[in-house]
Amino acid sequence: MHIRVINPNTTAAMTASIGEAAQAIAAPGTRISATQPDHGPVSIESHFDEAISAVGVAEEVLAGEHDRNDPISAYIVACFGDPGLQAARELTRAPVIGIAEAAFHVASLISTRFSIVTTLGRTAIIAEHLLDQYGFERHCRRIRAAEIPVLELEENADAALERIIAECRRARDEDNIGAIVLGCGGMARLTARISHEVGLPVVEGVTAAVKLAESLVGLGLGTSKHGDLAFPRPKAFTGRYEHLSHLDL
Ligand code: 2AL
Repeated sequence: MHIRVINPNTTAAMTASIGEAAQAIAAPGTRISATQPDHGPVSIESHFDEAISAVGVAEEVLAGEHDRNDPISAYIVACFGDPGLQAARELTRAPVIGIAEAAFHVASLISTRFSIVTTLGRTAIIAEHLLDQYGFERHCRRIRAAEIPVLELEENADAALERIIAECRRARDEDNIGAIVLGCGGMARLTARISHEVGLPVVEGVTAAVKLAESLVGLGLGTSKHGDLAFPRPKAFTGRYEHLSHLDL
């Protein structure tokens, strides 16, 4: 099985670390390929960053679908805002899983209440909207931020790790929860260390999404083409999006 992990930001070091974390958790027969858009924000920390990165995610799915020599069994959108998730689903029959939705589903299976520990406080609203949209609002007690810019996870990993662990311990001690959800794709390779230091289940979306993708593929299930996730109606696109005209999916 071939799972394509799309890092929606354009930082190659983060794409590599997300890909490594995904491959490390994958079953022996699963091959992970990790990609990123070639244009867009280097990190996603605002509604604006999200909106721009969503186009990159869609283009990465189209590139995956057009590579007929190396078929893709499932896609993962590896940013905690799940940018462009439903649009990505419209473009393929393969399952497409966002890391926030994967983490919420998995956390809800092992605990009745969880807290999220994310990067910047200003992006907490994005997670809040997703909890609401996916129906997990009542499962989440609190969204906490370690106040780390996303790229600090790559450039200053040890200091970032300390702050995340400290925030996770506060969540454990103050929030009356059973599990913690980590709120950034860049935290994927830190999960084992955080989990060890915090001592309650820590759910991270990239790794959760890989196991969910393997399950869906194993069940023979893909994105439904009945209803709103059907392929988009082919039409003309103009200007810089002309290449998206009359898609042959
Ligand atoms: C993210 C993420 O997962 N990747 C990125 O660039 N921004 N979201 C976040 N809340 O930190």
